[in-house]
Amino acid sequence: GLNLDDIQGDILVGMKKKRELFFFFGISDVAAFKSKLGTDIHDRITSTTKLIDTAQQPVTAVNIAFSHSGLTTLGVADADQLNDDNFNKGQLADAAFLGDPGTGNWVQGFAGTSIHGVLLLASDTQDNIDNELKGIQSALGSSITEIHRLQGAARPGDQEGHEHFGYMDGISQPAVEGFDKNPKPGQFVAKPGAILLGEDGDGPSRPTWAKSGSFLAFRQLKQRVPEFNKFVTDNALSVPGLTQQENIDLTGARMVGRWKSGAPIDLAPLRDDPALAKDDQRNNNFNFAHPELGSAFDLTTNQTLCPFSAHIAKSRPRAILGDPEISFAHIMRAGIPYGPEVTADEASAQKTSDDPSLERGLAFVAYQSTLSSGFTFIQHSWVDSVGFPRGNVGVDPIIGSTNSGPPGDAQRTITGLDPTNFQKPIVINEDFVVSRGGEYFFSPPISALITPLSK
Ligand code: N7H
Repeated sequence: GLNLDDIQGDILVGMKKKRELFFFFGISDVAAFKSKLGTDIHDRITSTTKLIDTAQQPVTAVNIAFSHSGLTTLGVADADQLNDDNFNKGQLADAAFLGDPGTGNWVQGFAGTSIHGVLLLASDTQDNIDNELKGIQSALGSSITEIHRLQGAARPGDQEGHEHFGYMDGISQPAVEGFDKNPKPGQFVAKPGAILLGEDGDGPSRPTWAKSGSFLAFRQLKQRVPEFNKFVTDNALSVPGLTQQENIDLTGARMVGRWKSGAPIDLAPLRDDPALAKDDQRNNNFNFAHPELGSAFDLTTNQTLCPFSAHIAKSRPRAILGDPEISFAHIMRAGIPYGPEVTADEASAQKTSDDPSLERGLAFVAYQSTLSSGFTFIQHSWVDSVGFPRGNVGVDPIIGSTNSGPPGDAQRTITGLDPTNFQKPIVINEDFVVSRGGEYFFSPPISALITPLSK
């Protein structure tokens, strides 16, 4: 079985708190850092065991992960033998591959190789996080330098759990064989080695000390919310029998593949169904195929229920690629929104949401054992690929990007969105999600913080 005492808590279950701080740092005094890493820091790291047991859960959960340049700085001799090309090169080298139009929009700290590590601190109050960070900083003293910080926060009130466009997030995650004893209907059951290095199902050879660690792909994804809202209003579908507002909501739901409530459009194609959204036995139990409809529904052509271009079909095509679905490319997502709510000035178009003080988005986190069969693969070969999963559907209307960026980007011609005419192209002339860059990290087993990382 998995050693849950050694696996950092965020990987398999997610910290799932109202607040989460991502603190990106450089190591300026290697010897001093190492002496604290194996002792004070090691003792603060929250394991999976501690995170899932409410009696053992700390006030503030803490995880830590290192970039390739961080491991090298620490003198880890076999860092390259972690055997992941994307990780070894770092995310900056992948900017074009991931579809970013250069690095002009990147946060300065990500546009270099100076980020050695990231601390993830999660709790239900900001005070708890601030206190924990103070404790860590006083232990580490001047051995680290802050490079960037991103403060994540669940959205307020009934929007808790929803990302900034308003859609419920965190519904569909793979179950891990042997760990999740009761997979939910529709959940993909992944081998532990799809997420954890050195476990059953992981292919490449890995150093022994890295067993049950995981690669953490981090992306700071800015969301232009008023622009998204304006787009779905201006491009509202005109499905007969629906009100104007219902058509607006349907347009957004078909771009995502779920209603704001979380109900999948594959099961609720015309109107939201909040009861379906809340029912975890049903809200993920679909694979886009509908054998019950017989010859009336051909999965290879019919997009009346869910467009091939919908975000959830681009990122997990389920039976669109064949039944049973392929075991490749399943990631564990553990992100959290960041930034303020839309202000009255933005909503009334008095102010642009590109004002830096109003930046909001998703602090995106994905765990996998191999980046090129996880995040980088999904982003490059599926999300950004105009021919995926079928036909010439265009890029993902939510997060798709193809280097040049809009306007005038032909790849932004999306089909399938109109259920009354699948061929009808809808042109998206702007980004709703802008990459502010990120980095690839390795989230080591907790034991590795002692050997080899602090030796
Ligand atoms: Fe996505 N969104 O609000 O539109 N995502 N995502 N994502 N995403 C999902 O099932 C969103 C991003 C995946 O198993 C939902 O949990 C936004 C990246 C995958 O059915 C919603 C951003 C990548 C799934 C969103 C963003 C992915 C998924 C439905 C950026 C990988 C599961 C809720 C700001 C490259 C698919 C849910 C499945 C679901 C949104 C980013 C991947 C609502 C706003 C970068 C694999």
